[in-house]
Amino acid sequence: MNIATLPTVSSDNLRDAILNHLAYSFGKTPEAAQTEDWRMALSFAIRDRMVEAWFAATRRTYEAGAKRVYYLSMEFLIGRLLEDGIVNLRLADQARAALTDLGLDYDAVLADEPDAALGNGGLGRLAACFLESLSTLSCPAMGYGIRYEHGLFRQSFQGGRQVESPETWLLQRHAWEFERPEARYRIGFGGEVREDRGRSVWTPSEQVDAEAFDTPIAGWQGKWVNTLRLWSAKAVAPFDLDSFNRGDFAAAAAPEALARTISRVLYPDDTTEQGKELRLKQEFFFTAAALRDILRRFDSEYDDLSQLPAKVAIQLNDTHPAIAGPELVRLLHDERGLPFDRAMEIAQGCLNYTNHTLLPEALESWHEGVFGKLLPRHLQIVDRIDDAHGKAHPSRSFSMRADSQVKMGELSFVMANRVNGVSALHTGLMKETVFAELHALHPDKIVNETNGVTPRRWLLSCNPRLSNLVTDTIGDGWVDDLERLKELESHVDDAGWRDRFAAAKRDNKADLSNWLAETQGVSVDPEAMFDIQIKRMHEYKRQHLNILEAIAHWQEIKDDPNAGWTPRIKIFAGKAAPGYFFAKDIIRLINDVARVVNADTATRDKLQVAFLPNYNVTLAERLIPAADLSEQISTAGKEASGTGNMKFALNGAPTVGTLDGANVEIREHVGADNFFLFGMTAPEVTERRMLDGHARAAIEADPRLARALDAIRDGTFSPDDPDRYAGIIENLAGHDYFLVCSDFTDYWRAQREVDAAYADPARWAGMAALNTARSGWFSSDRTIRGYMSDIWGAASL
Ligand code: GL2
Repeated sequence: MNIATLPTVSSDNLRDAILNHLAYSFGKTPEAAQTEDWRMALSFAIRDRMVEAWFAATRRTYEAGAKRVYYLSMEFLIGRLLEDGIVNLRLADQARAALTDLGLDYDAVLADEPDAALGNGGLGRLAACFLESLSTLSCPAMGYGIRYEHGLFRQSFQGGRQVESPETWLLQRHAWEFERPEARYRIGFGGEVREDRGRSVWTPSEQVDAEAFDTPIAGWQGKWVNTLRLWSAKAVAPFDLDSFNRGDFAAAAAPEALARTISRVLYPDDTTEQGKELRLKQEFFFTAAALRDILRRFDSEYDDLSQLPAKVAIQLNDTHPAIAGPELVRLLHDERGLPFDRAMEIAQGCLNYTNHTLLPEALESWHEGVFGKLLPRHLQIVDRIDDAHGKAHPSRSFSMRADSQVKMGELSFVMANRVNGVSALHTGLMKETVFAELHALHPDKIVNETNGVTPRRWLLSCNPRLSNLVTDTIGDGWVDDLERLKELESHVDDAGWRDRFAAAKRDNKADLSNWLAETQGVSVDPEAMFDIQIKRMHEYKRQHLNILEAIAHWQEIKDDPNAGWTPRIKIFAGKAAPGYFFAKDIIRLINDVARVVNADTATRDKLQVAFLPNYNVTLAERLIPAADLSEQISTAGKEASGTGNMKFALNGAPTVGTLDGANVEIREHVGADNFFLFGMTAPEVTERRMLDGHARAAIEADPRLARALDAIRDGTFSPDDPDRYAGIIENLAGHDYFLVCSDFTDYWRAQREVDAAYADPARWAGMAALNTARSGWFSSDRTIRGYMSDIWGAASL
């Protein structure tokens, strides 16, 4: 039975269900209930309505003997889940009415839910969008990851500097998960390998248990529900009784503390390698548990392991679960007794690998000392895989084991049936650069699957005004068939319709202005252009290019305050990895510039700057619907895809951007006239970098750039500490690896084009509306269909 055959839910039904849960699940009367109790009761009432479809989906998958997809990811940046559930079950009106009936503020109850930040950025959010699309497409699938006790750190500012504190999402009650004490696997580390009658036997020296927590993920209309299964590390034995009885309580608790460490924190790095032993432990921990779970499920249905590739598709989200290759071979060969070559062949038939970055510092590799100490048997297996691959391709001297390292990208590539990049440009560069050698050996392995975003969260739910207009205009078929947004195009020339489009944006901006004033102490004119750059802080993403342009612009406004400038507010948000000091300096610089520029009475009605703290999914949902301009200004060749860029375009914010990642495809879809292009292309970047003194030459050629840099250098923004940004200046005027100076002049030009376009409201509304109308291709439903047919061979049920 799916949800379509369940009785319809009225607001009265829902109110009764909420009151029931309040009493019987939480033991509270309405008088005593706090917001959190109401939030939990509502969540349970919604969750109840997913369970039937969840069971039905499982039953249907078994009945059909269908192939299952397993998405292994270190990160699932799910954010809040309650509104997602309500919207997907189409219960928004009933839920609002039920809460209003109970005398509650619906929005406040929804806002009580902690934002589950179990990911860093794009890679983790992509995984979350994919889960929702897999359910929407009724593809039998399961996500596997880690149930981190602490997600990504909380960011605040002190004197403009980033300060990190632990994130504690589990301190409040979490409504969505079902603990599965029975789904528990013992995972070993370390120890030794010995040969026993021709078989390798690994005896680990340390063990923990992986315990499952399941979260149901409902697709659009709640017709299909898949599972996100997150592993939590538990001690094999709760505590050491001998130590306890001796009165040594710390020693007694040690096994538990050690186990908990593994699933305690999410590594706060984005696209940078984190070469810590604990990280490798985390990777093996969740991957090994997932594989055991997958085999257990397979065994319950089939008894012939050669069927595995026909029934199981495993996607490795980046190299973080790359150990799946050797571990699956170990399970099949050492534990199930298949010949090594056969085990390898079967594993290769199941595994696929997505590469998400070409940044050299992000390509994982482990020193064989660390790797072998933690996973001695796996090191042997990697060597054997490498050997077998070498023998099969004797013409090349390729090895995944150079310089005493285990190279996880190469290992993943060799063990995968398909390898994919995440945008057309990125996939092309993968073939030419990092995987050139392997691509020559396996020319059919690499495929492209350009990223996408779920329209349920990133339009329907976060932007009700625009989605209502869209539905009024073309009906609601767009929600799970986003290409239908094209039908809006014929309305864009209708001035009345365009005004409605512009009004939705204006109202969203007014809401954001109010929120900024109430919660951030920032007061902005909602008529000004909202120019937004929100993403992780990284030199390649070039937030410093944006702030340099802001400084230059401010200086030019000061020179002639009455020259008819287009008013703008530049909004930034994003976290820097705690150890990435340069990125933290950029945050501080932006905050310093904001303080000075916003205090300038001569210019502040023309230009303001704001850096909002603690960027997360919830803040993105608030900012994107109110954006006029989307900043996607990375150095060409560095941003594998981007997904924020898609969310902005979908919500009617044209891009100012480089030909990087998915920007290229966004521009193709929305049309060159509706995209503000600037900057060098990827080949030009490579060429320019080889030019001696490129930064100096760029600064000499552009007095605006020189003057902006001078203002930073002379302490205009840090009068108490003029040398504060010497490091940034030295970097930019020196080797400037990310070519901020070389792209500055063209960025400046593009921004003035933006100003001119924005000054013509009808033209701007047309551009914005065409961005929405032509963004249908960027749905993660389209992406998942691509994975299903090109990579997994999986079908919708
Ligand atoms: C990333 C890329 O940097 C980003 O461009 C891409 O959109 C996402 C999803 O494919 O993956 N790679 C990566 O390591 N992180 C990303 O966000 N963290």
